[in-house]
Amino acid sequence: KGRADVYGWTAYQTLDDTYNWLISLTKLYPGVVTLIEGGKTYEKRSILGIKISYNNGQAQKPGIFIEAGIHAREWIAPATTTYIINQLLTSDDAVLQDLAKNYDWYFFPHANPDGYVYTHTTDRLWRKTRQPHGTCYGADPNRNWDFYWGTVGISTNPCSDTYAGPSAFSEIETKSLANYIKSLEGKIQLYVSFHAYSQYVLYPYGHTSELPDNAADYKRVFDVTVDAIKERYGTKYTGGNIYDAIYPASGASVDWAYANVGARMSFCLELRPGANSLLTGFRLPADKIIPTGEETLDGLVAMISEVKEL
Ligand code: ING
Ligand code: ZN
Repeated sequence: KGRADVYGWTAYQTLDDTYNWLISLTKLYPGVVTLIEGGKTYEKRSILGIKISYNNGQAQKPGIFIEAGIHAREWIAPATTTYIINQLLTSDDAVLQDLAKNYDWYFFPHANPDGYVYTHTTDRLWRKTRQPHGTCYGADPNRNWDFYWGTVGISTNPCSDTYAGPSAFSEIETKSLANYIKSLEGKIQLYVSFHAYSQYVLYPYGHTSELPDNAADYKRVFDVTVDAIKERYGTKYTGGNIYDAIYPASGASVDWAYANVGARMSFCLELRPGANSLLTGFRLPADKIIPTGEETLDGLVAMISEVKEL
């Protein structure tokens, strides 16, 4: 049996198992799934992603870019991402099959591989990268992108969990992923970043309470996404623009993607559990991976359909 037969969503997977699974997909779906190396990490690991693109004669398809795991401890984010990949490739649902075929999909389940490995070996609640800065380790990779970098909602203390780094793109992980994303400039219709937790749908900006030009469109897409997520299991999401709905935060990937590479719309989903689930928080039990995957995919499908209508 190949990896694809043993890999699953009833337990959280290691980085190696997910990477091997991604590689196995390129063999199971030749000409459809291709491997992407979005650069290296500080500890010399690959930042592996895949592109799913069916050759159906469509010249230029709109791109959907999914980034997850930028924060190491938010394990449900990569797990949900691989769940969605699997559904797109294997589901008999006609809606999903159409979505798989009509878009170019880019998935990076682990934007912060060094951090993820560290949460398995040493500290389950590690958030940042692993590059040393003085006597402490790591910068917050969701405060490190070159858009209003270092202005609000960050720390200048290298020991802090929201340390923005000594400069924009000081972390090789954000720098190289950004370079890859830049190569897709003008092709991305929707950029989605998965985080946990608190059940929020968030959109730009994080550095200011000023809303983007297409704020009315963002609100519409936000509304249909929240409704779609709730449909299956009653899971309640809230949210809005990052600055007002959660807190000021500058140098985030979603803002950078929206402002710098022409992503038509850019969202962050803070997945399960809810904000008040202090009991589990980042340690969402593994039996919640599948329900989270299902409802998040429902939300994503609604989001994509609505963005298309705009
Ligand atoms: N929350 C996000 C964080 O980076 C966020 C919230 C999302 C900020 C998008 C900026 C942009 O702090 C978690 N839980 O990481
Ligand atoms: Zn996060």
